[in-house]
Amino acid sequence: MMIMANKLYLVAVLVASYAALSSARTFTVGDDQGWMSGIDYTDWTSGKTFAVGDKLLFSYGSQYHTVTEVSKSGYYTCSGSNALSDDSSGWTVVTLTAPGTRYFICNIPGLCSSGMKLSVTVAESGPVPSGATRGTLVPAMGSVVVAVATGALVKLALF
Ligand SMILES: [Cu+2]
Repeated sequence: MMIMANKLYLVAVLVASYAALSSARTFTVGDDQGWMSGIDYTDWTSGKTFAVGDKLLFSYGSQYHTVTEVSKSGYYTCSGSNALSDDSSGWTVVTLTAPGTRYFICNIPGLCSSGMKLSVTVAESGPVPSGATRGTLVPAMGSVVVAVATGALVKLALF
């Protein structure tokens, strides 16, 4: 029984990983406007679902802005003094590797406090809540997970 449970777990993990890889998307922060001042990035994130494996692309004028990843408190106080990472190359790609919230600010004085900041909440991996939009493979993954739960995949797990 223990061995079977392990194999079922393995299948579920493999299926989940495959679905995560296959449906990973790249979001251009701010869409056509990119990463700049004068945009409400809270507005930009609303209605979007970010999943593990997705990427954020920040496009901006090199040296005019930075993409500085900070803690939650750094985000709310617009402080880049304990930055987790920092880039001003003009083209910054960030992979969302785990569930949770990531915080980014522009560390050019005055810009974060005028609104140039972004927080992104990355959803837990696993079955997607109904109504959420993700890649087309996710509904299939949901069915497989249900199948695992009902024991229909035992043969697959043991082959
Ligand atoms: Cu800026």
